[in-house]
Amino acid sequence: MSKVLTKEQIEQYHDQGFISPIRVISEREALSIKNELEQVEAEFPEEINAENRNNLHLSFAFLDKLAHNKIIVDAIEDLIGPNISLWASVMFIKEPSSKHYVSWHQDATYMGLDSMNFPTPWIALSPSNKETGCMTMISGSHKLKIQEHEDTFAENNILTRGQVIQNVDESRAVDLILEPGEMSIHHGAVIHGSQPNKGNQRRIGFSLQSYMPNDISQVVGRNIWTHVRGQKREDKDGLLLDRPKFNMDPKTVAQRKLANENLSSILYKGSKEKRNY
Ligand SMILES: O=C(O)CCC(=O)C(=O)O
Repeated sequence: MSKVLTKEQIEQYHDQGFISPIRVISEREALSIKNELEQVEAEFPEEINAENRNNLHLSFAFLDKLAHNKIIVDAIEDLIGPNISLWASVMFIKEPSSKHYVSWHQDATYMGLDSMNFPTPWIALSPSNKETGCMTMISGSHKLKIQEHEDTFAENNILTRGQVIQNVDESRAVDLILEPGEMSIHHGAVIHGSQPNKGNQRRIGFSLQSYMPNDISQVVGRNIWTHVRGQKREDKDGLLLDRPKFNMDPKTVAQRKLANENLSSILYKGSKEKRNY
């Protein structure tokens, strides 16, 4: 029996490649996390900024707590079973009235894994809608193979390589509108993107990218994972990361640096250019 998701939601994930919205925490709790995020942005600008946005759950205990939130992990268990590890996380922030966007892409393209069958929860910490630049999914596109991506490194494209899939069937586009504290979950191969934030408040989404069962392995780079639930991974080249006991825990801040170097070597493999995220 499933723990959080309904039969219809599980079917939707398999048929369309995403589920949305799912309430994870209250609006008040989301606002309190947003406030704490903005405090640490002011206090530790080297550790968290638009470029240093990967694996923040290793530096900040309140984000680690969100990555282990019972509702999120139960929903993931409903999709992939009881043994769960987290590959990485990304804080996607679009500032008010900014030009930043995310082009059509499939997450699994550059993740260097031997599968593209894994879910990513994206938790809204502020309203995510048409005005602020919510994510848009192409329904059913996770059933396609990985499409050709052109690396553009376009200035306002906040994807690593500014990678773009051309000629997407936009007639199948669905906007994922989320209130603060709600999440969507999307499949590793679903085509998705997002438009600029035209609103007057920040659009903040914490992407837990992605939770995986133990039988998915890294084929490019090293197996570095955060253990979340069930049996622990036992990779030969593996490193299981610790959890921060408090914000800026030196042990996990050092591990984050290592994890981010590994992530960068995976995401930019074979690329002529490289950004700082
Ligand atoms: O935050 C966005 O607009 C895009 C995020 C995204 O592409 C993802 O989480 O896979």
